[in-house]
Amino acid sequence: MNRQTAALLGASLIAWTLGSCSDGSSSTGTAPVAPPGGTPNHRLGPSGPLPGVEIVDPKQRVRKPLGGPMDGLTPDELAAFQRGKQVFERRFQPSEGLGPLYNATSCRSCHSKPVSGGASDLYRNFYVAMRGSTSQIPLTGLPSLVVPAFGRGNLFDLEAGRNLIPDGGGPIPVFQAQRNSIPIFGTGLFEFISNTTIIANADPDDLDLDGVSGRYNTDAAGLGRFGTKCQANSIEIFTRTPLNTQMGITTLPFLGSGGIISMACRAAQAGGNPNDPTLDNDGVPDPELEREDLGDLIAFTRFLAPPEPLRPMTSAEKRGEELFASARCTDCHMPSLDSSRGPVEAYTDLLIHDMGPALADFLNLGTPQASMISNGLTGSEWRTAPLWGTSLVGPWLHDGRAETLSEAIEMHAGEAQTSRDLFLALSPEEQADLIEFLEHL
Ligand code: HEC
Ligand code: HEC
Ligand SMILES: [Ca+2]
Ligand SMILES: [Ca+2]
Ligand SMILES: [Ca+2]
Repeated sequence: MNRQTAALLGASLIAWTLGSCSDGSSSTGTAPVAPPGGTPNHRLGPSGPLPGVEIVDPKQRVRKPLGGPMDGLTPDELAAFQRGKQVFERRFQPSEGLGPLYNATSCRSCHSKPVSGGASDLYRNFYVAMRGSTSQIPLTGLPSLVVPAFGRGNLFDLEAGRNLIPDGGGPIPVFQAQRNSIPIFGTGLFEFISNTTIIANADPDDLDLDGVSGRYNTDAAGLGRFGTKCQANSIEIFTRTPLNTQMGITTLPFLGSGGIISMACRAAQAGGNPNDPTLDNDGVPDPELEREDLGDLIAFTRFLAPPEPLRPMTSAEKRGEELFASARCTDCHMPSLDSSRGPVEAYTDLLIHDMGPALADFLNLGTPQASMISNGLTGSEWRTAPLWGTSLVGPWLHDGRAETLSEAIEMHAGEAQTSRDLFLALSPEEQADLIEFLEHL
């Protein structure tokens, strides 16, 4: 099969996974149809043929190697996944379009711990910055909110420039915050979870008065699932964006608005139209990545298998699981969400929650669900971090400030205050059991 056919097949396989709304009609809440041959539960079935890293725990249980494909893929999907892995690991050169401004030369640069698709240590942190805290307008001379550390003209000096980002000369308030990489194992499954499923758990006005008021976020295309503030609707958007903002690699849309997930198409906001090409002025003709390669890269993220929990559970882990529920961690870290590919056991509700002033970054990304008790800003809100495989990918929290799982829990506040206090009220042995439960995920 030649590359062109493969890309077209890629396009059609991606089409069945998504609720298309290119005619502008609403398909809100319509779950995508289950793919032919898809397994009802992604954790069952034979392990994928690709080698990954075997992880053995102290009790000698073995996890399915991380970094391989999901179960139940067709041969064409598998081939696209394998080619996409190479694009994910490709180190771009300036002659291939890297830059003019960039933070890294490959996706893998930031998603490598412990294997391709994972997270990274603090040294890979980057900055997001904008004028004022609500504008979502990048600084002068920058193509996006991501502040590139490297590139032509030394615009931004890593050593000196971080707190003094130049902005066209005038002293204007610049809001900036750090981001630490998050893993993308299993992330593709979030596209198979319908809007209805996500919205059902939202309680933006806290009508049940339990102190937890999670709400959904949206981008120009629809209801968000991806990113630390649920600020992006589709994998395609969260592939073309880092290509451009982290690496300076320009692309044409693959499916564009045809790839929007089960949502009414809305008027696109400035710069957020999924049908827009990305462009730059580095002298390398745009687009800098071929359509086939982009489709393969999207397939890699879409089909990367989720981490598998260690089984059988020990009695300490079972006790920890009960404490995880009684400390009300499950209010936000919901053990499972239904999807058209079976249950997604990611321990998230895909909603954003106010986590208190200490974790706030005061950057407002996306347009959140309306609420009577919170304003339209997401400056202190974060997506409930998925906890599957979490012990394999620290440091934790959006900027990597927590060095251990316990620290991450102790830093919970805002809507999670009660839950955190319940955790702290546990005996040391009980806390240890709860952490062991997290480590088994
Ligand atoms: C400079 C580091 C860096 C590079 C390079 C990078 N990423 Fe990321 N990635 C991150 C960080 C940090 C986040 C979380 C961003 C946020 O939403 O705050 C992220 C989030 C993601 C997500 C969303 C995961 C989720 O759970 O919602 C996807 C998908 C993703 N990256 C794919 C890619 C792809 C594909 C590439 C290459 C084109 C890439 N990344 C390059 C740092 C990086
Ligand atoms: C009100 C919702 C809420 C509750 C309740 C909650 N969490 Fe979280 N949790 C979050 C959010 C949101 C984040 C991401 C915060 C950030 O990145 O700054 C998070 C992050 C985490 C992380 C770090 C994961 C990572 O990838 O960085 C761990 C571990 C965690 N929570 C465990 C727990 C445990 C254990 C409990 C119960 C004691 C709990 N959480 C209760 C919302 C909640
Ligand atoms: Ca370029
Ligand atoms: Ca509530
Ligand atoms: Ca170019």
